[in-house]
Amino acid sequence: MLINRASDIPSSEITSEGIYHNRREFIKTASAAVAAAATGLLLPACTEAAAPQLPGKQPGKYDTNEKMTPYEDVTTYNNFYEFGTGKDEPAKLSRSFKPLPWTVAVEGLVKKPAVYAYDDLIKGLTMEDRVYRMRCVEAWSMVIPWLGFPLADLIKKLEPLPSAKYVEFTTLNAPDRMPGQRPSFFGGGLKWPYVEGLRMDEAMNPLTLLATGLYGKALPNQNGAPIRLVTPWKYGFKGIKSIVKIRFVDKEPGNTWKLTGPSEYGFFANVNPTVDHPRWSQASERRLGEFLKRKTLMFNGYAEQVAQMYSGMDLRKNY
Ligand SMILES: Nc1nc2c(c(=O)[nH]1)N[C@H]1C(S)=C(S)[C@@H](COP(=O)(O)O)O[C@H]1N2
Ligand SMILES: [Mo]
Repeated sequence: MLINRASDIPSSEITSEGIYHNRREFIKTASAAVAAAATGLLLPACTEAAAPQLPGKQPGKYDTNEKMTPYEDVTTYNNFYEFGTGKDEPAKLSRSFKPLPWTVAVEGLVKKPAVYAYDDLIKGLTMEDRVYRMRCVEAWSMVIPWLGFPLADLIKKLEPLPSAKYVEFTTLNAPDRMPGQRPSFFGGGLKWPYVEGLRMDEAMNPLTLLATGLYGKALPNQNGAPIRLVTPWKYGFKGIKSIVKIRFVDKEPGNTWKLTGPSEYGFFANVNPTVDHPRWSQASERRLGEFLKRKTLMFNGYAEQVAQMYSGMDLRKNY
């Protein structure tokens, strides 16, 4: 049976997220296009790939009931430039990465700053399964059952000062463990470490998760082990992986993609079908494993829970 694989996605949608294309990426993209063209006629035949369901899981109030993207796709079609710029590279090049032991430094405008061992950081927080849509700015999307806890629960435990207006996150910077960070690596040209930020109300929104697993299992390395951010109403790039630092600040923090290409990526990065990225339409998306495109929903379908945070803001300027 022929399953519509991630590699069948048209080359126009699997180009590098970075603004600096490299030759290797181009060659890979071109050969994927040839492969897609060769199998193109067979694509619609059998798109009912078995999506494993979570046994015994009752849909919660934040869960989408859409079909989950197969585990295989969620864990082999990734963006994680620390392990290479190709979608297939993080799964391969992160194989020997050891996420534990792990520490997370909590800094800035907060009552309980410390370098927390991973177990101490998550102590007392209640883990939940949450099935969320994820949409990448490159116009592909997935449905992923995350395991994690609301970021709000951790923030309350850490007790930020009233002067804290934003939360800044930083990914591990360790070229010896993350080959994509080595100067010798023919990579995506990002400045390390990868950084990301949220406004305090976004960080406190009940949808915002720190994920430590997916499909009920520990987070695979390529998905951001051992702990990563998930903000389902924002483009995938806000979901910073392998977090080693959380800092409470009073000014809007930098975020890697905006720092890389401010004309293409903003701070808010809310999923918005009416505001196009210069290189990709944001009006529709292709769900991994599906043939036909679907319309992209405002705030990725989470408008009811998040729209009020942006009332009065010009989302064309604040993209
Ligand atoms: N540290 C780090 N976090 C990152 C990235 C990255 O390159 N480095 N890529 C982002 C992008 S562009 C996307 S779409 C999501 C992909 O998450 P997934 O591979 O778990 O689906 O991770 C985001 N988090
Ligand atoms: Mo992305």
